[in-house]
Amino acid sequence: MTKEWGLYIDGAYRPAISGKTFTVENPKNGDIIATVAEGDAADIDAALDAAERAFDAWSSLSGAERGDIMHRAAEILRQRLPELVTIEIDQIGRARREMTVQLARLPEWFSYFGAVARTHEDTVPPFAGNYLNYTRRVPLGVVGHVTPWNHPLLILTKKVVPSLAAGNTMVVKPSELAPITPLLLGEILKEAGVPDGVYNVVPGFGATAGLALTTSTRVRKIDLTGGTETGKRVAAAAGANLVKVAAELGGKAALIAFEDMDIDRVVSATLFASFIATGQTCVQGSRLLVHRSIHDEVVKRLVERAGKIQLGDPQDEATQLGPMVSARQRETVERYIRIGIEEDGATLAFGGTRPQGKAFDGGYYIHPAIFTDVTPQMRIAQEEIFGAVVCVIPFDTEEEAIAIANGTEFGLATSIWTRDVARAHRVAHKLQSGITWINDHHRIDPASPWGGFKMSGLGRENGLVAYEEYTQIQNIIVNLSDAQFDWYADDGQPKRYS
Ligand code: TXE
Repeated sequence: MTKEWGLYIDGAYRPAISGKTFTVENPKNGDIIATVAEGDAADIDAALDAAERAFDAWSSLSGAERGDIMHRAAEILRQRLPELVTIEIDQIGRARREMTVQLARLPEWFSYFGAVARTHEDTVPPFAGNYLNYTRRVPLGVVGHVTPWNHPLLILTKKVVPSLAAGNTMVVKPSELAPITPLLLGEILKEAGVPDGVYNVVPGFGATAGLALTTSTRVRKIDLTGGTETGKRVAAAAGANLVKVAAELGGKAALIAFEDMDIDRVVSATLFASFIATGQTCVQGSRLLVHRSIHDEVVKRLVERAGKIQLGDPQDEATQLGPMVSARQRETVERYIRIGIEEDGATLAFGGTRPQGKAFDGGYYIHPAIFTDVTPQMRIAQEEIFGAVVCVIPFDTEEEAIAIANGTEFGLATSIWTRDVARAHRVAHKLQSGITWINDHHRIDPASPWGGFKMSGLGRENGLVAYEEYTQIQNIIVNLSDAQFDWYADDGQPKRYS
């Protein structure tokens, strides 16, 4: 059964001004699950109007008051999790066992940033002379969030919660593939006490609604998660308007497995890093750099284990891997599988084909793929594929592993697998990688900064830094003396002007 959804502006649903709609499909079978109002530039303007109107009331609340609302939102979100999980699975096809644990963590963002709003302290920097000098962190104003489809609610939460906590109001342009849960977040925030107009959602396409929001001179910051090409375009537009920009973009994460690490740990780490979310994550382990002495055994066990992963209906608890989000994303993966085999000359050791059988009809399923005989400069080892494809690359020395890991245009995430503490930190310090795990992969916490070096992006999500990046500093300099200051009086008194 399809459901109809409006835009969410000023605390209520409404149709698009143009009257247009678009559909959302279920990637497990291609069924249409929803019809959604299709916003464009006029609707973005209406949403910006609402956000501007709401700014004074929201930004005037104390951090403690906003913190209380955040804590209420965490509770309401917790109660609505079962419904959100089911919708999220229908939108993007991720397996229930993944979505359940991912969404169960979202209240932590509200608790953490609620606490930050309540406890954040300003500074009293030194100032020469008889002065009291202090800073205030004040909100930026109206901000724009452009979000993707791969973790619709998690990525949205990472952006919305710190910007709300800091006192901003906002317009969200969610992915056209997954707009429903971002709309529902509006209901949750309203129930928690967020005033109407603070959080507005305009579903629509990148080239229309997304473009209108990211080229607007009415926003003070754009925060985007998406592809690197989109990020460059959005950052250029923001630069032209002198609008702050944060961007979480593509990646080509490596796992670096040294010879002293238990082989089964390397194998299970790779399966998790490379195949979770059907590989559709920015920190996907797309390259396994493995010491030559354990390479063959790792590959053998990896292929055995990959063959046992259960593909199927993502709503089913037993399913381990769902479909890809869309026909287009699966075609991209299939194109790279062909490039790997034909152009690059790597060996497809496992997968990369569509599963057969009635259960998979109409869905965008594909077996996870393992390439061996990969060299670091091959296209499959350089370009973001954004699917469950891992390239296994052997190395002989620590220096070589570091050079290969750093040898792409990206710099989002890397994991290091070794029992040697000194080596682990030594290697970590040489990596051009915004996030580096040691003996783990894809771990996240609302308090821990998340973002990339190089072409993987600008700015950081999570942590105090994310809150602060949603504020601007106002410096207040107080002269504590009552004496008159008269620069132009030739009274023989010492004067300073700086
Ligand atoms: O992303 P887009 P797509 C990467 C991944 C994937 C590729 C393409 O490699 O294969 O990007 O995916 C909006 N102005 N990632 O096409 O287009 C768009 O509507 C303003 C990595 O889905 O970048 C959506 O809301 N907005 C990534 C959002 O940008 C524009 C997650 C992201 O979509 C716009 C997703 C424009 N000109 C994809 N064009 C990650 N870092 O996790 C598009 N949008």
